[in-house]
Amino acid sequence: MTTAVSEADRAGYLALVGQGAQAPAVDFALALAERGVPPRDVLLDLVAPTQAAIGDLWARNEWSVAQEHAATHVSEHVVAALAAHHRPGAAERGILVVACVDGEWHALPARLFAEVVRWDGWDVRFLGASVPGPHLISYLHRHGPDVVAVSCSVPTRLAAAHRVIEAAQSTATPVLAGGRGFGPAARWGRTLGADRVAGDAREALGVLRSWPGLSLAESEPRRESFVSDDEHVLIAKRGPQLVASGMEALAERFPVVGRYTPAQREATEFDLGQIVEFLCAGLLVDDPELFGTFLDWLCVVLGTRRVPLPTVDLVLDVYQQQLYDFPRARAHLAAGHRRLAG
Ligand code: B12
Repeated sequence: MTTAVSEADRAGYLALVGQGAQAPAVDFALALAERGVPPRDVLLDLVAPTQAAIGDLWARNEWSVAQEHAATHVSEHVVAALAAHHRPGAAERGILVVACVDGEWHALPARLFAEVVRWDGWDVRFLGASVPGPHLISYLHRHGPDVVAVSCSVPTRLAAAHRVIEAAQSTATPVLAGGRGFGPAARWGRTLGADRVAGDAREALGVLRSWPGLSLAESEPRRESFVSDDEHVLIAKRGPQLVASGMEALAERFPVVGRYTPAQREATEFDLGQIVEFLCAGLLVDDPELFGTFLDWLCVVLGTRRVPLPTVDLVLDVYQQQLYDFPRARAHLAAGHRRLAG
């Protein structure tokens, strides 16, 4: 009998969480563990990919937000059940605090990571979603952990991640950064000065095991000046003004926008605001790929909701005109334009 999670297992589990079937989903996951699948693999090869699939279903407008919430609730219950049924051995490696950065509400990815490292011998303190920076720092002072693991799932929270990484290091606590918000192989965690990064929970186990003395990465230069200007800060401040100009241009070019209901208007303003936020995140880490992958994703989200994609082009144009004195932002927007054309 195989001790790996199969495609059929994932399909079965997706069907259960899709129905909000809490008890059957828990039984399903526990049965896999009983069959010999390591509990870690149940989390990383069953729950995590299913959650990613749920995200794609939402993005493609096949699942509503309500369906996603119901399914995620079931997965949270499954993680708790597996953790309760499979207690870790002695926690001999040290104390590890896991926290989502301020404004980051994706607690489940951090929780998956937390349970996996707990099974690997860490005394884990899981602080959950959106931990305000100053509160995290006072927690570090009080509990003196060996490592703080900072989780970020959406790149728009990278500025908050940067602040918390620096603040944690000022308490002499080394920082491990991870989560999809830090980009491919968590490379933006490195840009923002984390002592170590890991692309996923499995890689993190190796990183933690081979971290000599869990010391701060003092040999690497601190990265205060990884960008030479503060375009991202100034543009973030101009966000509402940029969104208002974008809305005006949309209403002029697409008369239907002028007739939007308040809810449609609010949703459009949210999208225009996201364009500004992702642009700022890309400027912070000085990587046009961040804005580019966001545009790919936005096209899927808007396309499946029948929003004409030339609207995105128009908004990028407006932002480019308004940001005439921000050369890096204009370059990221121009790269975005080329990407849309491709
Ligand atoms: C459930 C969910 C939510 C829930 C979260 C509830 C909860 N309790 O977590 C809620 C409703 C709050 C939510 C909100 C939003 N969400 Co959401 N969400 C998801 C979803 C579907 C699943 C999250 C999950 O459980 N992931 C579990 C696994 C899949 O995550 P993972 O990253 O692989 O986790 C591993 C590693 O990253 C690593 N790891 C995690 N943390 C750490 C830390 C360290 C130190 C290390 C080393 C490793 C590590 O370990 C994990 C296990 O290997 C994801 C889809 C996805 N792909 O994640 C979207 C997703 C992340 N959300 C998305 C979006 C857009 C949003 C919103 C902006 C929606 C909105 N319009 O408001 C908001 C943003 C809120 C915020 N500011 O945080 C997008 C992001 C797209 C983008 N361009 O970045 C996604 C990708 C969905 C999609 N496909 O479009 N969301």
